[in-house]
Amino acid sequence: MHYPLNFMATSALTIGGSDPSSGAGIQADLKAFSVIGVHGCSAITCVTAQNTQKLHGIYEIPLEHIEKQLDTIMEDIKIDACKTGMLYSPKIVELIAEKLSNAEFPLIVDPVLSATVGGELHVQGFISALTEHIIPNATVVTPNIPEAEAIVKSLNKGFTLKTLEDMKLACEIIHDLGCRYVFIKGGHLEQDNVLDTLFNGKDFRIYMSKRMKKQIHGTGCTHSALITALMAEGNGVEDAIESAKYLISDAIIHSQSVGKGLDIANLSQVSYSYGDHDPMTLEIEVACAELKRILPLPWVPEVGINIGYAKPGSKSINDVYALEGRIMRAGDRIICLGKAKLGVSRHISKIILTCMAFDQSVRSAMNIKYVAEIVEICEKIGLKVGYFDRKKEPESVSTMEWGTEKVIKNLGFVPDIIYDFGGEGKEAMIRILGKDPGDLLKKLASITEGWKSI
Ligand code: PXL
Repeated sequence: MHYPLNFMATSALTIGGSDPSSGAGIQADLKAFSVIGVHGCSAITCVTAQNTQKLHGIYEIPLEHIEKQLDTIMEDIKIDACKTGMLYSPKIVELIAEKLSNAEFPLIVDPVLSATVGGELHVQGFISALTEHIIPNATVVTPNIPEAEAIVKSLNKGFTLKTLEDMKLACEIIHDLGCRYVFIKGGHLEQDNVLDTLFNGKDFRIYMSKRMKKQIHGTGCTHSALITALMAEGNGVEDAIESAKYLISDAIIHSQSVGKGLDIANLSQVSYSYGDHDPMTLEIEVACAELKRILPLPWVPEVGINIGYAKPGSKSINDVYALEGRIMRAGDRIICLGKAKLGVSRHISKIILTCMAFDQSVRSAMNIKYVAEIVEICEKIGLKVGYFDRKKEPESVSTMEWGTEKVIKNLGFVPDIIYDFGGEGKEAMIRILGKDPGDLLKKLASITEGWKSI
């Protein structure tokens, strides 16, 4: 068999600052590149000293050495896309602009101004240098709201961005500098959903996503690095931004606490199937991540946990999403195995389908280990609880269908909780029922709150 001898991997270059906590900066960029399967190169402009709580200092790399890094990489490695992050000073901006002036690859400019943990990552004159020398050459500029405000202010057109219309106006002002696309990320606006705005000089495209939660270190860098890697792979700007949106949501859902301060974005749980993201699977993933945060370890059954979520009107297990693996206990950690898929769990699907035969609104279920106190707490906080006895189960029926149906028929409605004491080789189990995975997690959170207070 012959292999092409001149095969070259796809490579992306990040030019920016080092963050030793690896939440942001070039470390975050390299992680994002590798999730897309793109080789990452880096040229470091500054070495910051920061952790998840505080920026302690910035060491600027001498210009000659930044230049040497770039020359050394570019004379050897074919770069397919490049992003800039923390460029810090007008002098560095001018150098980078000159070095990239003849570049034929897409250039993604993340106009980094400050650290998520607090503190400035630029000196005076930086923004004007960026608008004059780098932005005109950019394929895409990716400011967040404060960065977009700072850019328009430096052009003497300053205003506060509060609405979608304001974002569109800022896009137009920045686009006039000569870049091909402006992508303003709307996470800082006080709206229920996050609206990101892409402008190509003619049309606007608005991307809406669910607001997730608190501030996370490294989302800006990771987001623009994902766009860069996807473009290095040959995707157009619109496609790269669409795909990056799903991946960055995953990184936020799975954000992790590594220090005493902010959580950091985490791409390690992402399966690179960004083409077929489904809002229902996303809801299960969000619930898994939340469960990992709140579930007491002894409540994980030996056989693991699954979370199921049925499509409206589901008739068979092929209509029900569940984790293809399970949520398991590994030592003192809870781990989620596999992704949410259709038709992968008989167990949880049968429970949900039986509930739906009585009440179409109950489309989600999960199991946790039976612990006597949990049932007590459920009753105390007003959740509706039902019980079935496996010993009374007739032969050759499905336990899940039989037990669930028995409870619902006894009570006359679908409760929040169904439990049993197990049997020969069967663990005692509690099932939480609800309309969607978010509803299950709300019930679980109120149970864990109740448990903490006893
Ligand atoms: O997210 C922007 C950014 C870029 N580069 C470095 C950073 C940060 C944010 O904290 O620390 C080095």
